[in-house]
Amino acid sequence: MPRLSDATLPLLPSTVARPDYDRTTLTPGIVHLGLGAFHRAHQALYTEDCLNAGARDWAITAASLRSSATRNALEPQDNLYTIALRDGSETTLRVVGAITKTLVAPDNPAALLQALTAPSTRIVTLTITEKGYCANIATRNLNTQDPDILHDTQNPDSPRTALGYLATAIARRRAAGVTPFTLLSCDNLPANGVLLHTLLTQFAALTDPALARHIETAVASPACMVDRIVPATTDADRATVATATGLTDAWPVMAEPFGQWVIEDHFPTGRPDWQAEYTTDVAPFEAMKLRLLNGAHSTIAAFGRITGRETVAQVMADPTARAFIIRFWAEIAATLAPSIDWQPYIARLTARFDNTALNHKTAQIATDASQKVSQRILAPLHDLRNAQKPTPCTTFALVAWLRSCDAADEQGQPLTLNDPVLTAWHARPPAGASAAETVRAFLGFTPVFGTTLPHDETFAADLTAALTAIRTQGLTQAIRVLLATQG
Ligand code: CS2
Repeated sequence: MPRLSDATLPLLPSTVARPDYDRTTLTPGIVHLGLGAFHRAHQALYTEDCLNAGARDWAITAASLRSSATRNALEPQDNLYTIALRDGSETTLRVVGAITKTLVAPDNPAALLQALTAPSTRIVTLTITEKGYCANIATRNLNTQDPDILHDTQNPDSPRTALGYLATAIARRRAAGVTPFTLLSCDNLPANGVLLHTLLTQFAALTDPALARHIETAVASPACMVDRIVPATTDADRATVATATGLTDAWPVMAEPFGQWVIEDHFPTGRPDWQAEYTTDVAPFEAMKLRLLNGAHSTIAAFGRITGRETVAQVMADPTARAFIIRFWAEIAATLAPSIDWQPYIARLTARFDNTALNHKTAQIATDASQKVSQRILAPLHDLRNAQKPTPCTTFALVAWLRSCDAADEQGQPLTLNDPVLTAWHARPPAGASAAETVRAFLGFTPVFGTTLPHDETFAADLTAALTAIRTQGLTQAIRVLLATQG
């Protein structure tokens, strides 16, 4: 079977959408850091729509900061890829041409720095995951002890982190009299624009205070909320796409049809006419999405790990887990801005989580959980506590995460942690630690829990009781008892 490429595009069946423009006429305007499936199913797709509508100077140069796998898959196919939007038995296929160049930072740091420094680059978007920001999640400050950050302060021409690349590129642009690019963090972090801006300024200040001041005053970093569920691609997906398109694609992307992008409209260097929602205040949208969608996702992921359920839809099909999630949403919704119409949002969310065609693995969402719980579960927990509202479900969701970090699931199968920050934490509770010891140890993990919660003895006792219940009665029974006592 032929491989997807510019030359083989005409072989696609007419049902498969493809670039409606001449790719040779494009010029790059965006550099993207973090060439994962999410970027390809979200920002790249929004940009593709702009190119189809006639824009020519917003093609994307996309870089991986670590692995060469995606570049190796895409480059031989002219960086084209297929996206399959799936819902139930419906699949819509589309080939995307918006990414015209792929780079792997560690292979050639100079090439990425060159792309970032090019005057044509007016926007840098990022999907580098929570841990890619090298921050203390609780305080939102740079982790100056991070080995990669320390490396980058010494090696500005061959950095490892996104912050290192951005700082060097901004310094070079400044020296060359080129306007700085606009930064657009597309990661699931609250106030992601301000966060990125702060961390980058702090990073620059470590070696070059003048550069830090320049970043502070001259670099725009609007916030945005991104949403689309993008499960990791499997070999079965590759085979399905090949059968449907008649072309092999080494790395197609699977996603749900739903997509949302809410952007703070502050782009001094211009932007494509993305068909997004533009606003001056992203915060209410972001809180809704991070707490209702991602908060539930992380809880479902923990439930999946504990009970051995592999996908989000499988967890949602369990009536007890489902009842819990519905109750959890109602509890969390009390923390959202009154302007947020959360009832229709969760109705749609339920349908999205029930989409069995997605096969969205709980293990995928459980990855890096320690970097996620703070903004997804602890933030609403703090808000509820400050408002003196009860927190039974939010507290239970947090404890489900603790239980999911135990050595084995409820079937006795070993649980592997895919969470390098947690794994590297020296004070992790040992296997077999009692519920009280486990809770005490986790509360001491200040990068996640901060410094106030750990001193609240009642809170520690609540966590210990819930963890004991899950461990001794099993998750389902513990949820039943919780829901029954809450009425
Ligand atoms: C998920 C997100 O893996 C995860 O942590 O919660 O990737 C989620 O699917 C997206 O944020 C949906 O927009």
